[in-house]
Amino acid sequence: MDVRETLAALAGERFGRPLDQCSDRQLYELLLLLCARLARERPAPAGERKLYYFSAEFLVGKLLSNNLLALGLYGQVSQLLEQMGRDLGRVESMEPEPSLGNGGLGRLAACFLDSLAALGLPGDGVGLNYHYGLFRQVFREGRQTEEPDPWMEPDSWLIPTGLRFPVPFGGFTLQAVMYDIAIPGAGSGVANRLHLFDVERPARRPWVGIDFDKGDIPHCLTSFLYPDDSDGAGRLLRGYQEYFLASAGAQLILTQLEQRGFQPGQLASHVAVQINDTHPSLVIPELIRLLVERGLSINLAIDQVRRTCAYTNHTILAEALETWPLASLRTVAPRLIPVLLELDRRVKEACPDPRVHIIDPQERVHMAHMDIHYGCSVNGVAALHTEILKHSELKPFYGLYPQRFHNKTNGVTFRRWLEVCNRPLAALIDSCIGPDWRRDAGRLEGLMAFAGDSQVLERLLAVKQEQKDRLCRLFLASQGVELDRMSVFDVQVKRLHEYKRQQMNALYVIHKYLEIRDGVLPERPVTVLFGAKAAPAYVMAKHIIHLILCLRRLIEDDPRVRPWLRVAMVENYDVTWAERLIPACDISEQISLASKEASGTGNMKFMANGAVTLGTLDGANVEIAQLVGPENIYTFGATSDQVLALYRGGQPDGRGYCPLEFYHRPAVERLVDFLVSPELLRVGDPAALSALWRDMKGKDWFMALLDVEDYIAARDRCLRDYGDRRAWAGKMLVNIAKSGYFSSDRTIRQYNEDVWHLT
Ligand code: 26V
Repeated sequence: MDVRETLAALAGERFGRPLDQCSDRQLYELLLLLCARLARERPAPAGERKLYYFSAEFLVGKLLSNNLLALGLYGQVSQLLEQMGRDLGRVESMEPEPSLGNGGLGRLAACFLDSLAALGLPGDGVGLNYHYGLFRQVFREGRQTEEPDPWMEPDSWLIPTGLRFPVPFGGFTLQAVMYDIAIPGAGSGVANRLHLFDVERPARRPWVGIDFDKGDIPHCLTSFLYPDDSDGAGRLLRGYQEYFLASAGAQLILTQLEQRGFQPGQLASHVAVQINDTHPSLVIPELIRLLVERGLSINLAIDQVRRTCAYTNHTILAEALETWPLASLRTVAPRLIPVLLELDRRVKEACPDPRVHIIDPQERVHMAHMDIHYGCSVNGVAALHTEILKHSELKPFYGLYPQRFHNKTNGVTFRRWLEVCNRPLAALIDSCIGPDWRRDAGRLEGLMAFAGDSQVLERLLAVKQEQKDRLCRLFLASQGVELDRMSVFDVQVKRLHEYKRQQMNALYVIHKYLEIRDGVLPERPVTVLFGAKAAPAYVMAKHIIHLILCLRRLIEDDPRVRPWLRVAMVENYDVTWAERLIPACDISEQISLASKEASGTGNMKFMANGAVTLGTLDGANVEIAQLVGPENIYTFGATSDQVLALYRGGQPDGRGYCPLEFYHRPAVERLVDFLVSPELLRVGDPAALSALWRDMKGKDWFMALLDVEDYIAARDRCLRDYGDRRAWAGKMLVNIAKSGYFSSDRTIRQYNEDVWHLT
């Protein structure tokens, strides 16, 4: 295909003008049309079994560049645009980014779809078509505010399929209308699909702020994605969303099974269902219900569904383990009640231990328990996380079904997170080891041969500077913020949560600020970059954003400190910002309280882009540390065993963690008390800052004070080592070389071999 000719013809048809007179917006629409058409024409991969990846979130990001790459058009199109004096980046900036996810869990689902298609495995995503996504974050007077984030346009990647399924709620039925996004695989010639269900008549502008009529289920069911700690009123709507997803998805599965010429009783031989955290768990009872409706006995239905469904756990935070009051489920999905009661009865008959029951004495339905009893597989998302599941969180279940438990360490797609987001680095890697790493990220190991090659190391440093310069330009253009291109870029970007400890990073900033003010100057300037959305109802998280924005203001106004230390926070952090920040990062902050971050996936992206990790031994950081060795990572803090013991009250006197003890260390007290110092109160909200201060001294649930001194020491060591540029470049190189293990292609191959058996 001649891309220029095809696009020129399209430009004539659609805009009645020659290609070179099209605006960036028009070029975007033409490329979208071209890609969508080519992707649609691709055949689906063949296989004995087909996977349905059920997830409430798919954080796909912008799709243009990735689709061009997967369709083998990237080179031609960027060359063509260049010849026309245009720029693919600017064209792609016309694309709205759908915010169909909270963070890692949704982005993981998107990486998995990319890998399934690239490996030529038959696997579709099943999710919801939220019209306004999560929310758009806007900073006003040093605080996060939320606005709706519409992303659907007349021209989008969504393909109407004409398919619809009735979903029977209590008292009314809604049609689930199916839209598809084609997912072409890089190098495989095939395409899978992401199926997104929507209501028939979505509300047009449902919101007031981001509040809306939560009782208007028929029109508002797919308006918004629920943040991970939504308010009570939203919770019931979330229940409707979950059943809508589960029921429509289950009906899709059985329809396609029949179309492929199989009987309902053959489900397990031809279908695999992966349940991404418990949000889609109702697919289990719904499939059982539908199989019984189609004539299977309850025993056979349960057996088929058990052999079909597999569950992934993504968190051990107690408050994140979903339970639903049986009473709510009676309202939302009355037809599931007999099935749920039967599933629970069987468990209670077989296991007397109340810890493994599905319905507890308060009549709450434990979704994860149902998944484990009535699925064939349970996995954690990093080695440490899976061990904690087996020996602590889900111990009684591991006792019952040891063979069902296994680990699948997360991964990310190197196509988006290296090839597309960091083209200069990709080119440098090509020049060292050739292009095969694009197919098999494990080949990046080959870079180890260049660990002593000063020319390569010099070029690596030059690429990093190029990316830092690019980030400076983007920051200036979009946020009006000037960064110091010669400073060390230290980056923490992820959802805002106390367990991720952005507040501990802020304590470090305070430490540096006070040092500099006291005349102790660092060896070189440092820029501390944050990006994070806080769930709208998560008060403490919003206070932490406020603290960061106050620190920024304080420092910007202080001519003694500003040349040495800067703080910036990107507004509305999203996949697109991640693609800009990650290639430009020197130090990757992965500082969660050990045991709390199931895996992390940002840590993998930073590593692949030559950032050095400063982190706790948590989640996949443990595996990163093993791969790169102690000289190429900075670890600190309590271990997960120590933390778990503290939560169990494991100090010799049995008191557990007591933040006041750490607060009273002089070095710590000064930092914490700065939260309520006159200078900070002058720029911030006294109520918010003193609430943070009280919480840190009195509760500090995620133990920032336990680790803060060790953290400061490790971070200062890291900054000192940065000065030896050649040694630092060596660390960067080792990190890139060892990152191949974290390709989602590897993760997906493992799921396929151990759980799905698709081909
Ligand atoms: C859910 C909730 C719900 C209620 C209140 C607080 C809260 C906090 C967190 C969550 C997280 C839900 C699961 C999740 O997103 N897990 C993330 O999954 C990633 C992909 O496996 C993994 O890399 C992250 O470590 C993990 O946090």
